[in-house]
Amino acid sequence: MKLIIQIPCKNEEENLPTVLSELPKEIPGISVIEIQVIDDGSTDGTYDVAVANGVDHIVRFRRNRGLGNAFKAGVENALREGADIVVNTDADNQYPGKYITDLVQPIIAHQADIVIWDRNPTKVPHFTRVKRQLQGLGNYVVGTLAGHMMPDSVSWFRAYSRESLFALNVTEQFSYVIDTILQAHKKWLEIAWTPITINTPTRPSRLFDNIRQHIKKSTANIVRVYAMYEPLKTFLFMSLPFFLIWWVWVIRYLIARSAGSGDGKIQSLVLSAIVIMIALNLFSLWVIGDIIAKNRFLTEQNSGMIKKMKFGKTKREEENGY
Ligand SMILES: Nc1nc2c(ncn2[C@@H]2O[C@H](COP(=O)(O)OP(=O)(O)O)[C@@H](O)[C@H]2O)c(=O)[nH]1
Ligand SMILES: [Mg+2]
Repeated sequence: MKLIIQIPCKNEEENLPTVLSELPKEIPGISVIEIQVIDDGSTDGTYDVAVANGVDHIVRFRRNRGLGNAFKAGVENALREGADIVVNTDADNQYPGKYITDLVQPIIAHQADIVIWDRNPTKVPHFTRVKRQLQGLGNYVVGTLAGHMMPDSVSWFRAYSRESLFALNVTEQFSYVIDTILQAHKKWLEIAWTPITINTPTRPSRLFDNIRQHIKKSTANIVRVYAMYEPLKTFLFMSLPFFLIWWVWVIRYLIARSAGSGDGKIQSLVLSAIVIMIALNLFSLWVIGDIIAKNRFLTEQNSGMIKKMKFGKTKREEENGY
């Protein structure tokens, strides 16, 4: 079995050598371990450091494309290189490489398609309070959408089986972690968790320049993902208060009219017309959202088949006939 450990990098010349030196050289059940760096438009010596340290594969972008695109390009290259398992880790040495040995075991044993490092995110002492709370909220929303709570659904430090990478699609630049875990649930992929104690950060986060940005990005992501996966709940529930107000105003007008003072309630009638238009608009968004969700399902099925045809079978798959 071939394992490719991929490390997305944005200006990581300082920490990359330590991270590379701590990656496991041998893992039971794995015959080949290769390292892949995704140099996402780094302006420092990341590329040279990767070459000097003998990294096996380097995917390099001239301009910064962001983590989602980097992950996607890295996965494509890893599949092309025949990876049976892809592990995604951090370049700032926050995630001790030694844990990778445990991380891949459930995939080797065919017990899981995806294994996620559980950081116990609401308890990590060196996360800021806001970061802990946002991670907790994100985890709660993802758990609600998936139908059951998970220990750390917003962790992007994961091991993926080749088969799961055919099935999963990255559609979001930033929230692909949330999106992929929900896709995994919808596609009946098995997820396992391994606990991890993370190192103290060697530098401030590159993904969140400040707390305001963190809150803005996280909230927008959660809302977008929620609306995408649950158009019914989102738009139908949003439209309900407007339907209710409409009824109240219409009944109020009808009562006044039957009592002979309907003329004085014309404003209520006008407002009720506006409110019902809002309600109907939200209602139609649900219908459209539901149709789009069905379409996405079909498109994703096709994309999985195309990936299989494009990247072919690995040696192991050919030998075992699956
Ligand atoms: N490809 C790519 N990687 C990035 C980008 N921003 C951060 N990273 C990498 O993503 C990983 C996580 O970033 P980090 O700043 O450690 O975020 P944190 O662990 O959430 O605090 C690191 O390996 C970074 O080098 C980016 O724009 N593109
Ligand atoms: Mg980090």
